[in-house]
Amino acid sequence: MALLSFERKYRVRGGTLIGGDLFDFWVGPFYVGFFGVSGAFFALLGTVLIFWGASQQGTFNPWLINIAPPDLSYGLGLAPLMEGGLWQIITICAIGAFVSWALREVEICRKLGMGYHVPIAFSFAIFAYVTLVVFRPVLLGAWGHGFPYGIFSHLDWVSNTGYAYLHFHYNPAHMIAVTFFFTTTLALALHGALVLSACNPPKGEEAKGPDNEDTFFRDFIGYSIGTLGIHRVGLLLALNAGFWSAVCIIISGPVWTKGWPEWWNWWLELPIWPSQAGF
Ligand code: 07D
Ligand code: 07D
Ligand code: U10
Repeated sequence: MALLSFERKYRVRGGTLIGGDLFDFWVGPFYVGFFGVSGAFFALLGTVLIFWGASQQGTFNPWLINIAPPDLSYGLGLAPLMEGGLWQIITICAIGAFVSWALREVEICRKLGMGYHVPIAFSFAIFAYVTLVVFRPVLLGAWGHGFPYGIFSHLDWVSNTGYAYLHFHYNPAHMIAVTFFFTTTLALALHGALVLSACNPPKGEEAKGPDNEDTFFRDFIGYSIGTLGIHRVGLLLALNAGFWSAVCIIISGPVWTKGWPEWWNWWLELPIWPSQAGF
């Protein structure tokens, strides 16, 4: 069925989580739903507040806009608007918009009778973000530990936070997360390349199918994970990348306060070394 006529056929009512029929309609290509309205509301309000903050800061240069969290002295309290209060409201808008976006995905999955894989995947990104701006600041006792909203300023935060633990590369969960990110790109490159090599032949040649794809990898490395399997492993790798990122930052401070290189002293302290046993 052609894509456009398929869409027309399946643009039917139902599957909403909230609001019944009220927002169960489309605007152009976009499904709206209750969460489209709440998402648009939070995204618009958050964006307007960022622009308003920029006007107070005195720059509309997108690279230099900076909405900073409150000073650490405000702890977990509310701060005046221009001293981090704006960051606090924008954070609420961001979480509202991201969660609405995920729930709008859920409603679309329900309408189409599909699994919830996409919203579950997005929820891992939301989890990483909420870990950075809510869970970790709450555990450390101040909103000031969140990252500032600005293109360059958020890079400064990452660098400063990294060096606060001397050498962030020695954070074991950071290592696991980085490895998952690298493996995800390897898997996507292999998958994209394999599918194109089989299914997109030059003009006049016949397209090949899954048998060719499987056989390529069996000939090559002795094993093929299969055409469904590669999507399972891809999702697993990517979700782990986000998950271990959240772990690596939540343990920096709340669990481990010293430099990360020092964490590895457990190796030298194992009772297997003669020096540990007093020899
Ligand atoms: C390609 C999908 C499209 C999304 C895009 C992002 C905005 C922000 C806001 C002016 C892959 C749209 C950007 C709406 C405009 C204002 C106030 C997704 C794709 C194109 N970062 N980060 C970027 C965000 C964090 C880090 C770029 C967001 C953490 C490093 C972009 C968040 C840490 C580098 C951006 C977030 C961190 C970047 C490209 C939220 C650890 C870079 C992003 C909400 C995760 C790179 C100048 C991209 C860069 C970069 C956005 C959080 C580290 C501006 C929205 C605090 C080291 N980040 N980031 O392609 O060039 O994502 O920076 O959590 O080197 Mg960041
Ligand atoms: C948080 C983004 C969520 C996004 C959402 C959606 C919009 C809408 C609209 C486009 C998690 C936003 C959507 C706004 C846009 C339209 C229309 C994703 C998030 C919800 N590091 N490091 C990581 C590497 C170093 C440090 C993670 C590599 C240094 C700190 C990842 C290297 C020091 C933190 C990672 C390296 C250091 C991290 C980031 C190399 C600095 C974190 C990915 C090769 C001196 C952060 C949860 C991520 C983290 C993080 C990779 C180096 C510090 C594993 C490859 C040594 C402080 N680093 N890092 O988390 O874990 O994505 O955050 O050197 O906080 Mg690191
Ligand atoms: C995959 C795949 C596969 C495919 C695929 C894909 C994965 C099987 C079959 C998909 C992959 C691609 C297309 C490849 C490219 C993608 C990327 C590289 C990822 C990055 C993507 C981007 C950078 C693009 C991002 C673009 C976005 C998110 C669209 C932006 C859209 C909007 C801003 C509108 C959002 C819509 C909403 C919120 C709901 C509806 C709302 C409206 C239409 C707006 C109007 C609002 C209303 C009617 C509601 C009223 C609002 C109110 C009341 C609020 C008012 C508030 C005030 C404050 C005034 O595996 O193979 O192929 O294709």
